[in-house]
Amino acid sequence: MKRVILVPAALLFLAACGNNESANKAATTDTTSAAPAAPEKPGADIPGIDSVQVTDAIVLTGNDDTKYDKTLFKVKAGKQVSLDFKNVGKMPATAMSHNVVILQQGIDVNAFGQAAIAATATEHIPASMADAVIAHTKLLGPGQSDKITFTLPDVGVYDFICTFPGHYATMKGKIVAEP
Ligand SMILES: [Cu+2]
Repeated sequence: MKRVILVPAALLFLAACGNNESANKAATTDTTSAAPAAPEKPGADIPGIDSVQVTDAIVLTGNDDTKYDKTLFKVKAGKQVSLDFKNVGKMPATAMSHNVVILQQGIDVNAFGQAAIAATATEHIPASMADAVIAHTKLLGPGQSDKITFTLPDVGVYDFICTFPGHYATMKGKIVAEP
């Protein structure tokens, strides 16, 4: 019986010590450094980010106006997410196809979009920049849809674009991966 009582008492003591130490550290950090070590709210500077709910099931469309219906999503980093994408347009595939290409953090969207133009044999996914791609849908003609799953590895902001030639200027958005 004594042992059963002693163990929780010891744990409580340790926990109390730990709390005091971290509180002291936090106080020290506040007075000596103005810059936070890591952002707790990635994408905090993106307009409208606070009204976007975290999801694990993205539903997105592209249309004949060369637009996505949504351009901002919020997910959990490290958690699998599904993306259901449909081309809701009516124009012929040769003139107006769409895809969704999710890029690694730090990739130059314009450089990738330019490289993708010539990649006609691979549905405008440039093989030379395969490492820049986290996931992508098929290239879809009118009425077609594709569903993929992906996981954003790290906390931060990821760009997605349509790589059909000329589309990335207006068909682009961001996925914010929260802790
Ligand atoms: Cu497109």
